[in-house]
Parts: sequence; C-alpha cells; structure tokens
Amino acid sequence: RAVAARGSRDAGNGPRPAPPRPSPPLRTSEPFLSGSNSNYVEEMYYAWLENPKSVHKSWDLFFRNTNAGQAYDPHLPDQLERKASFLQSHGLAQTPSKAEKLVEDHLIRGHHVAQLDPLGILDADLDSFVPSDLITTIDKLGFYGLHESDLDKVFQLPTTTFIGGNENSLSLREIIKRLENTYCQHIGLEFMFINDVEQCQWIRQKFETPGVMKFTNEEKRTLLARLVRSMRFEDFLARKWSSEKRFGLEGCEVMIPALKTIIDKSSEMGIEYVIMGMPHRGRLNVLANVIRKELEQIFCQFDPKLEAGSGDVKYHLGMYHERINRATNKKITLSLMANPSHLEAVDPVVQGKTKAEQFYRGDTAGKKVMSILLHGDAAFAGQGVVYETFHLSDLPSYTTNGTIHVVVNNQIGFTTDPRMARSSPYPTDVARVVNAPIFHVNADDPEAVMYVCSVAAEWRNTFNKDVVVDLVCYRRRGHNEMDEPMFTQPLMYKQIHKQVPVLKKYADKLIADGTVTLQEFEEEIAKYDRICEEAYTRSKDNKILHIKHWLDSPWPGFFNVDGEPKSMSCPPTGISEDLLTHIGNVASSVPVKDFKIHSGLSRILRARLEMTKNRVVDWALAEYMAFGSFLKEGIHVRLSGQDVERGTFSHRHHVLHDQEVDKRTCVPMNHLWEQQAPYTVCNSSLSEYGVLGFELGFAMASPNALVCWEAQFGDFHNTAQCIIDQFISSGQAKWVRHNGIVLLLPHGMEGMGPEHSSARPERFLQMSNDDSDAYPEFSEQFEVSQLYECNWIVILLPFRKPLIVLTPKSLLRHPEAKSSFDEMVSGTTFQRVIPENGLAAHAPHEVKRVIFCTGKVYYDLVKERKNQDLEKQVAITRLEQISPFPFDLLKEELEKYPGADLVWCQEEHKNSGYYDYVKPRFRTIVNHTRPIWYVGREPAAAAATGNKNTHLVSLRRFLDTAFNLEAFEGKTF
Ligand SMILES: Cc1ncc(C[n+]2csc(CCOP(=O)(O)OP(=O)(O)O)c2C)c(N)n1
Ligand SMILES: *[C@@H]1O[C@H](CO)[C@@H](O)[C@H](O)[C@H]1NC(C)=O
Ligand SMILES: [Mg+2]
Repeated sequence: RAVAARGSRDAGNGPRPAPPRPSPPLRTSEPFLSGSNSNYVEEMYYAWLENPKSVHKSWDLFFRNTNAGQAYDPHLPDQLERKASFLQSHGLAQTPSKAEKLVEDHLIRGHHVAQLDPLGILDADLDSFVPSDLITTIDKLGFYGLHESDLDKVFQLPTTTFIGGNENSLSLREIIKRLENTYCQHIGLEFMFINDVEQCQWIRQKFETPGVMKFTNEEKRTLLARLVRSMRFEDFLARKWSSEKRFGLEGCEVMIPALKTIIDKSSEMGIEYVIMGMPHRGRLNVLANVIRKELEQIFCQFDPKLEAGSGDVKYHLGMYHERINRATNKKITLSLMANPSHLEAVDPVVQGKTKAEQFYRGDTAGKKVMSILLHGDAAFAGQGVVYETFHLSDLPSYTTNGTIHVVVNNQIGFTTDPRMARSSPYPTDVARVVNAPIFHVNADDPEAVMYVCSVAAEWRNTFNKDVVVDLVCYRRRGHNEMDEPMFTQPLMYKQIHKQVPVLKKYADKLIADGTVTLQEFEEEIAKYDRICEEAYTRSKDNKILHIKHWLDSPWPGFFNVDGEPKSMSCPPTGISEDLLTHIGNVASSVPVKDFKIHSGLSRILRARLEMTKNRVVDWALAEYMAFGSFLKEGIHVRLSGQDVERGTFSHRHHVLHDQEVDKRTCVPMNHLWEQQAPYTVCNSSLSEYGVLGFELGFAMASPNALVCWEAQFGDFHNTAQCIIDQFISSGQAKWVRHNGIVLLLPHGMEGMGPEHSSARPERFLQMSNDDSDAYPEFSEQFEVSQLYECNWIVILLPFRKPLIVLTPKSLLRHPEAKSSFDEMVSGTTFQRVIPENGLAAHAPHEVKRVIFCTGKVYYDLVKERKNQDLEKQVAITRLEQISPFPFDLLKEELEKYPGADLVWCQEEHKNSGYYDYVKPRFRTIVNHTRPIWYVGREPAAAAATGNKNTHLVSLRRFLDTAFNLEAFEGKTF
C-alpha cells in the first residue's frame, strides 16, 4: 500500500526538509472509504509534496488540480469527496476507491488464502485464518460497503492494475473473479514490500494481465516429457536399488521441469553459465535430468566397487557439464557444487564461485553467469547461513547480481512439522530481509510452476536481484526411502497415500483435452525407461568408475591429463631487488593527483618509504611485497574479511580515503604497473560463516589467484567452523577438489583476554593428516611431496592447498619483527625452520638446551636469554611451518646439539597451541631416545585469562622455567 509513499522517500539524493506533518485528518463520512484508505491518500499526499513523480499520474493530476484552486489540506473533510467528484467529472466511474481497495487487499494478502498445499490439509503460512478483508464469499462484500446487488455494476479500475487487460472498467463480479484468479489460486505472491514502484508494477503486469498463463501444445508436451523423466528416474532407482537411500524427489517431481524452465529462459536471455547448489533431496535427479550427467556415471555410484569417496558421496559430489541447451540452441555450462551434508553450507560457496566466474569473464552486470540455490523448507528457515548469504547479495564485492532460490517446500523436515520448525509464517520469510519477491506455488499445478519460474528468470534478468520460488509440495515417502513416516505424521501420510502423482494428473489432463494421446504418453515412458536400462548395462563397465568425472570446477591446463600435478618441485619465491623497491615505493605513495590523506596516514607512508630505503620490511610491507609481486605475474589477489581494507590493527591501509571528498578512495596496489592483475580488497559484512564460504567458492574458480580471508581476530573463525571442517580441511579427500584459499588468523597471547588471543592453532593441527608416529622417508622432493600429501598448507606450488596462517598482532609493530630485503631477493625461498644462528650455533656441543618455538614467544625468549646471559648455553630455533611437520630440517637441528635438553616452549596453554602436535613428532625423530619437555602455560578451559596481571605472572613463570637449566633434572618422561 505504501509503495508510492515509501518509494518517494528513498528516491532522490541527499537530505530534504521533511514537510510539516499535520495531525491526522478527520475521517470522512463517505461510507465507501475505509479508514485505512484515507490514510493512504494522506501518505500519498506527503509523498507527492516531496516528489510529484512518486505517486501515480492520476493522483499527481488530482493533487495539482486541487492545489491550483485551493491548497489540498488533509484536515478538511471534503478533500476526498473532492477527489471523488473530480474523478466523476472526468467521466470516471462512481466509486473507484472500492475497487482500488479490493485490488490492493488481494495484492497484499491474497497469498494467505491461495490454495498452495497439494494435500489440501495444511496452510502454507501456518495459519488457517482468512483475513476478513479478502473477499472469498459474497457475504464479505459488506466490508467494502458493497452489496450483492453491486455485482453486476461496472466499476472503473484503478490505473495501477492490469486485471482489465484492454478494458478500464469491469463489473464487480468480473473484478473479483480476476483478482482471485491471480492472487488466490495456485500461486501466492508476496512482493508488495518492495520499495520500488516499477518493480511492483512489473510483477503485477506479469501475473494480472488476463490470459498470460497460456501454454502452447508444444510447451505442454515438453513439460509432460520432463515430468516423465523426473518421475521415472526415481522409479528406476527404486526398482534397481530398493534398499539404497537416495532422498528421492517423489512429491516434488515438478522441480526438474521447474529448473529446466529457469535455465531455458535464462539461456534465452544470454546466460551462458549456471552454477547450482542444492541439498540431498532430488540431487541425483538433478544430475541426471538437469545437468544431464551420463546416467551410467550416476548408476555406477551405487556400485560398492567405486574406490574414492565415502559412503554418502553419491548425493554430495559436484559436477560440471557443457552442452547445447535444446530449447535455445545455445551453449550452456552447468555446474553443481559438491556439498557436505551440512545443510545450506554450500550457499555462500556457490555465490563466491559465481562471483569469481563473473569476475574472470568481465561479466560485471551478471548477464552471463548466474547461480541457482535450492533449499529444503526446514533448512531454509532454520540455518543462519541462509541469512548471512542473503546479506551478501547486494554488496558490491559480493553480489552475483541476483540469485534464483528454489525451495522444495515439502512441509516437513525429517520428522518435524513446520509449526515446530519455524516461527515465521512461511519458510521463505528470511528472503524478506532483502525485499526479494517470493512466489509461492502449488507444486501439483505444473503449468503454474512453469509460469512462476519463467517470471523468476525474467525478474532476475531484468532487475538483477534475488527472487524466491517456493514449491509447496509433499514428500511421498519417509525422509529417505528406508524411513517410516507414519510413526510421526500419520494423518498427513494417510492423505499422501491417497495422492495421485502429479505426472498422472497432468497426463490425464492433457489426454482429456487432446494435447497428447494415451499412446504417445506411454511411448514417452517406455522410451525413457529404455534409456535408463541401457545406461544401467553400461554402468557395469569398470572402466567408467573414476572419481575424476565428478569435478564441479575443472582447472583446464593446470594438471596433466591424469589430474596429477605437472611437476613436483617448488618454484623459487624470491623476487628482484628492483621489484621490492618499486612495490615499497608505491606502498608509500598516493598514486593519484589532488588526493588528501589523513596526516596520521602520511606518517605511516613515510615510515614505509624509510623502510624501503633501508631495505627492511615489517609485516604490512611484506604483505605488500607478496601481493604486489603476484599482481605483476598476472595473478589476481583478493583479500576479504571484516575491516581488511584498513586492517583491524590499522597496519595495512590498502584503501586510502580522501579527507575532503566523500567516498573518494584510492587503492595504490592497483597502480603498481600498467599491465598487472587487478587487486580486490573488500571489507565484508560482519559474518564469518557466510564470508569464508564465499571466499572458498571464489578460490574454486581458478588456480591462478590468491584468495585470502582474514578474521578480525583468529578467535572468531569458529563461527565458520563448518566451512573449515567440511570443506577446507576435508574437501580434497572427499571431492577430489584442490583449493588454494588462505586464512589469515591474527593470533597471540597478549593479555587481550579469552576472546582476543587465540586462533586455536591446535584445532587446525589436530585436523592435519600427517602421521605423528610414522618416520617419513626423506628424498630430494621431501618438502614438496610432504606438502602434496597433506590436507592443508602454500601458494607457488604445482597444486593447490588451503593455507592457514596465524598472523601477528603486537608483532606488527615490534621493532625486531622485520626482515631484510636479503631474505626476499631472487634465489631465496620460504624458510620452514629458522635455526639458531647466534653464539650457541657456533659451539653446539656446549649447548645445554635447545628451545623450539614458533611465533611471537620467540621475541620474549630472546630478550630473556640476553637478560640472563645464556646466549652460549641456550639455542632457540623457530618453526615457521608447523604442519606438515618439517621432520627433515628438525632432524638436522636435533643432531647438531647432542648434549642438550630439548624443550618446546609456547605461550599458549598446554592443552592448546602446538604442543600436542609437535611432541609425538619430535619423539618420532629421536626414536623416543630423548625427552621433549614442555614449557608454557598450564592447561586451561578458556583460551586466555581476562586478567592482565595473571597474564603477566604466567608469562614470567614460564620464562623462568625456560631458562632454568636444572628445571628437568631427574625428571622422568
Ligand atoms: C546443518 C545440518 N543439521 C542437521 C542435519 C540433519 N538433517 C538432514 S536432512 C534434515 C531435514 C531437512 O529438512 P528440509 O530442509 O525440509 O529438507 P527435506 O529433507 O524435507 O527435503 C536434517 C535435520 C543436516 N544435514 N545438516
Ligand atoms: C551488478 O552488481 C554490480 C556491483 O554492485 C553493480 O555495479 C551493477 O550495477 C549490478 N548490475 C546490475 C545490472 O544490476
Ligand atoms: Mg522439507
């Protein structure tokens, strides 16, 4: 109702003085106007005062007209009468606002009474109440001040409605009929919350215009054939593998033609690549009949001989397929992303991958690549990541310019009824946070479904915004085929058992109206059954059993033909001095003219320049060097996360802000060379699960990109734990998927309390797959092959692994935490271990203790060693790569100091940090002949103390132990 009014407030730029708000107008005594209607006029009046274009032409004319003679004053009771008489004097019918109100009420609330449930027993909005302002029976006419005798009177139609077609007036009887047809039959529309009149009108036109929902015979036959495939595919699986779980689509077979309609229509409008994410329900059917994966590849998944993957792979593996779209004769690529059981977790991943595909093809408006997300009703309402994903949908660096969401709303989640599974009327209400239009449709009316889907596709193409199609259906069997639904939903399932399958209903209808003959229908079924049988025979051939057919994002040319890395060596990572200097200079400059930066920032840039001159780099500058040198090689770099542009610790400053011009920014990293890859740095929404998932998806699209996600503090990564556990740690093992995502996790015990200290390295280490007890065989390629075997870790490799970097906080500014150019120039490489190279290393036989450590505690140890004058007696060696464990280099270190105690020192508590990971591996190196002592904080339940004093006392205590050379005398291990 407030479309016009709200639209106007959003329109225009900049603040505008609000018009004075008089007190509410007196109610008119006119019987045909309900109270809300006069408010409506009032609101429109204010909107019109602000912006005359914001209201409909007729109202603009009216307000101008009344204003001409005497200013319109909503206090005056006769204003509405003036409008009525004005309309009448222009030859318009007697009581237009009755019709207007009627139309409006159907628009806004018609979906509540639409017949959406194919079972006819449930209310899709969980409420059987029928709003009294919706005319469903003649006796409710009184609500509008109308009488049965008015039914055949002709009414002027509001100009905003399309129900009249070419007519501008209709009898009341006809108005009601058309409104009910549009808004209260098998389609329920929710869209009047959209703040844009044009968009609302666009939707109204699509649904209100009489006769829009007509299909040609050809279209009907295609639809029938697609239903045949959808249904017979499930039947075939049920026949051949009667005791296998397949999470069948029965009860929502229409989902297959629905997706195909979306894809056909989108292809027609220029889409070349569709990326899909979906849960278990109907997944095999989508692979077979939407992606058109060869059936034998699907059937052989049921073969226990298939060596790769775990038991549930068959409905989790991804897929990529290029083919010609039959309907449009254009090439189309379809990809279905591999996903874990964890419902909805794949949503942001699909969005990230879609964004990347758009980015690499320069499809900045999303006209070539789009995503479709499928959801179950319970998961869509219940899982928070859905909400996080919606909130990415309109952010410039995360938008995919509109996603089509399809909900398989079978009105049940496993054994739970909808009324126990959500607090909102519909499972789709979450989409209302971004004002996406929501089209509910009864899945037993295939033509209505097809129509809704084609409008959804057109919507996405026209406005580039999200849209939701809610397929209200049922689940014919239990949650899976082995499950008994009558235990928990007895009455629903009594009804379901009586339910005629949609294919039969639709076939009967088309046979009855002569569109197809019974014989044609039966032939269609026999034809598809034959296709299945033939594929089944082919699936017995062992040769086709190979997991490599199941990649959602192949990286053409990156691997050799067998999917193996092309080489097994690490390329050098050093870069030339000139390059370091050049990057350092750009990092210290403002590369655009007349750009005024903050004076504090000028100081930071001067310090960078100074460092560059002195050939030293701190962490922030080192990051510049690394990113910059990739950009030079044409490798796109993307850094995303909360506040990453400046950096949580104000050290990065990759985006400069003009102090005088609003929103004027500059990214020096994009001014390094004329020819360079683009650098994307983007502050994300305040989400970890959604954003990390998104970046993981982004990193899937191409191996030649560095995609980094940074947590604000490492502590917060655990809200994205599902992405870490289900995708990053295990993705390659489950789905043969390489991924080079980099996680930057600020970590360090600095007395900042239990929520700002620990990135929980122990959890990553626990999930690392190198064996603590197996002593590896060393070879030339030990370093690289160890990386290849492991599940996560580096960048310039002939394969891709996720990398977890525990990044510094206080070390960002520590004067000693700097490197010289000498460690970065050509010929240098990453150092997995930095051995002691001071006095102790020169006389190793005299060394009493070797302390191994990693990260920030090193600086505390070095300082303390100096204070205690123990530089000859104690060696300190740093691990820069913790996992996979550098067995080879540490073996050398250990052998160098035969008479020393071995100590692992960490600032983290004993049950966190690295100790549990390194201890058994050190023991394996020395074959259990020497102890490895622990020095660090005591075990604790929280990651850190919140008390600064306790923090310092415990630091003091473990430093004392670290340098007490008698501490372990006589102790057993
Ligand atoms: C995050 C997560 N929690 C729980 C489960 C277990 N689970 C699997 S299916 C299911 C019910 C899903 O219901 P719905 O989303 O309506 O889809 P449907 O099975 O009805 O198609 C549940 C709870 C899961 N897979 N993922
Ligand atoms: C697509 O998204 C980008 C980034 O926000 C935006 O600039 C562009 O206008 C959008 N395109 C369309 C057609 O909406
Ligand atoms: Mg469900």
